[in-house]
Amino acid sequence: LIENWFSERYSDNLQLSFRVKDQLLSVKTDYQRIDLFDTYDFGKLLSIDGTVQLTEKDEYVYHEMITMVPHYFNSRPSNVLIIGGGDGGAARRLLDLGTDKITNVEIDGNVVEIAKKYFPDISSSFKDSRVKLIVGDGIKYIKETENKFDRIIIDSTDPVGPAEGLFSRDFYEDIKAHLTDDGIVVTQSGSPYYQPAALAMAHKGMSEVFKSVKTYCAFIPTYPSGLWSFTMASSGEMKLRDEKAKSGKYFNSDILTGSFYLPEFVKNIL
Ligand code: AG3
Repeated sequence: LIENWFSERYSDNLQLSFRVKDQLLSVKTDYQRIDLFDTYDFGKLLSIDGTVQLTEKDEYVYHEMITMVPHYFNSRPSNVLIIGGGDGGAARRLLDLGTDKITNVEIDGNVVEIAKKYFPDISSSFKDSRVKLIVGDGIKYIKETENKFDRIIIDSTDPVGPAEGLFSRDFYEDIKAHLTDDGIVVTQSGSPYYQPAALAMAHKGMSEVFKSVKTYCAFIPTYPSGLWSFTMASSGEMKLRDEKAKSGKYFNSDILTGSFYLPEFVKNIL
């Protein structure tokens, strides 16, 4: 019955299953287990430690939302740091927005190699000279770098295993020290429905460090519950610039403001 299905488990009693044509890869790296499936409904699907990271079919929602929403606040960003994001999907959207310089620090070089081989469009950003890829630990990088960034995008896995430190107050302190004056940090902050602790951790951790913090949500069909949160923060105010927002496939000028209107149960987590 369960043959040829990949399932991500959400709780002891619920999982989402994708019928697969083929399993293309399964590797255990120094950091995590990476699996790649060819699914019927979502095309190629990359999973890390049993959790869906991206699919060909719906990656645009996550990657547009983590890059385009913060893009339109405060001064126009030109120098952006991505922590995680080894598939290249966030960098690709930043290039579309005309970002001058992108530094992408991914801890697991295997993710990059797999993305280059199996997701050539998504990872095409790594061929662009504006993107500098560093395979290394983002937590260490941010402590040691002398650079400051207009945006820091934390494109991490869930806060278990290698990504746990990316949801901590200490890490946010280091981030703050490497943002320009009106710079903005954004992180994926989990499923408000299935992972309220992840959202609470990100929001509380950022609130202790930054003056303003805002959470917004998007519909991502292949992530737990479909409702996904992102949380962004800055040392000063975060104000929309007077600039017409480009549309993506999910993002548009209505979503830019509307994604901040949160359901009551989500507000209660913050
Ligand atoms: N990184 C965030 C994925 C978190 C998904 N969690 C889950 N399925 N339980 C996405 C990587 C895309 N660049």
